[in-house]
Amino acid sequence: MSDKYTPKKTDKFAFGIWCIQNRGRDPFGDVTRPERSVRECLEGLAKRNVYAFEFHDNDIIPFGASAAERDRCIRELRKLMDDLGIKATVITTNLFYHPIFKDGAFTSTDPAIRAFATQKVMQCLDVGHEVGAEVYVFWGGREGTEVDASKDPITANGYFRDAVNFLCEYVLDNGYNIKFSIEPKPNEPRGDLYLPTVGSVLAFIQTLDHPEMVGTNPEVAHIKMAGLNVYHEFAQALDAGKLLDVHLNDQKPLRYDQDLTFASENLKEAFFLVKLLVDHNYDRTIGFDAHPYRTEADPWDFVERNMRNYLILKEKVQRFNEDREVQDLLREIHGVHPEWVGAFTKYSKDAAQRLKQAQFDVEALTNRRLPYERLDQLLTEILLGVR
Ligand code: GLT
Ligand code: MN
Repeated sequence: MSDKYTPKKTDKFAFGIWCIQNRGRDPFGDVTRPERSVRECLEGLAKRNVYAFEFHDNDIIPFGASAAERDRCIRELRKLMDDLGIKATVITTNLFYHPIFKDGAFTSTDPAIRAFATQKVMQCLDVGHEVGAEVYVFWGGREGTEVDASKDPITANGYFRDAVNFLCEYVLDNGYNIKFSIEPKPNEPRGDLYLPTVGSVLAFIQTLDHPEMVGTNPEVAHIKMAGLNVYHEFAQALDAGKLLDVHLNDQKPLRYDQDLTFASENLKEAFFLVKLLVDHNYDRTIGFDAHPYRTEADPWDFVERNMRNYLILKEKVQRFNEDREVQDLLREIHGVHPEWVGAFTKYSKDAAQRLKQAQFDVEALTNRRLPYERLDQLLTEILLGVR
C-alpha cells in the first residue's frame, strides 16, 4: 500500500549500507540479527525507492583483498547498481575497525600508519570514481585520544591537514569529480575526538590548501552528544556553503552514540532540521545514518520509518510556512521599523554618520510584543496534528 508519504526516487534518500548490515552488536552483547549480503541490502533499498547508498571500502571489498578480488567486487557492485537503479553518491574508508588504527589513522603517532591510512583512502577514492560517487566522507572515528600526554593536538591537526592536502591533490591529479566531507563527532570510540563540532571543521577547512574541495556532513546524534543545537549546527554548515551531505538520525542528549531512527526521539528538533533543508533548498542526498533497534529481526520497518518521518515532517514544514496566524506573528515580530531594514548592511561614511546621530526610543523597543508562547504553541499544535 502506498500513500503520500511513500518515498520517491526524487526525494533523494540514501542509507549507509552499514546501517542495513548492522547486526545489533553492542559493547555488552553479541549480534542479534543474521548477516545480510550487499545484494540483499541493495535490493531492499531499491524496492523502497531509496535513491542512493553510502558505503565504506570494506563494506564491499574485504580488508586486504587482492587486486583481482577488488576488481571482481567492484564489477559485481556496478552490475547490481545498474540492475536495481540505485546510485552510490557517498563513499568512505574504514579507518577505525582494524586494530592497526587503534591509536588513530591520519593522526596516528606512527608515520607508517599515517601513510598506510592515506594509501587506503587513495584506493578508496579510485573505487569512488569507478562507482560515480561525488562525495568522500571522512569520519575520524579513531582520530583522538584518551591520554593527552601522548600527542600534541596542534601536531595531530597538522598530520590530519597533511593527509587531506595530499588527498585533494590526488583527486585533482586524477581528474576525479569528488569532494571531501569531514564528519564531526565529539567522542566515541575515543575519549575525545579531534574536530568535534561543525565549527571546528569549518575553521579547519580554512587552513587547507584546497578549502573549496572540502565540506562537512553533520550528524544529528553527534551534535546531541555534544549537547549542541542541531538546527544551528546544520545551519552553520549550510550558511558556509559547506553542507555536502547530511547524516540524519536521533539520540538522547549527552549519552553514548545511540544512532536512533530519525525523529524517533525529538520531533520538534527534527522538524527544524527538515525546515532548514526545505527553506534553503538543500538539494543533495538526504542520508540516514542510524541503526534498527537491536531487538529488530530485520531492517525494513526501520528503513521505511526514517523516510516516512522525513516526508511527514516536510508536510508539517509546508503547513507551518503557510499557516496564516504563524505568518502574521512572524511578520509582526520581524516587520517592525522598516526604515532600519538594511540601513547599515553596507558601510559608507554617510551611513555611519546617520547611525551615529540616530535617536532610538529605548523604552518602546524594550517593551515591544514578542508573542513567542503563542508562536510555539501553534507549532506544537501543527506537530500534534490538531491544527
Ligand atoms: C560509523 C559512524 C558514522 C559514520 C560512518 C562513516 S561509520 O558507523 O557511527 O557516524 O558516518 O564512516
Ligand atoms: Mn555518520
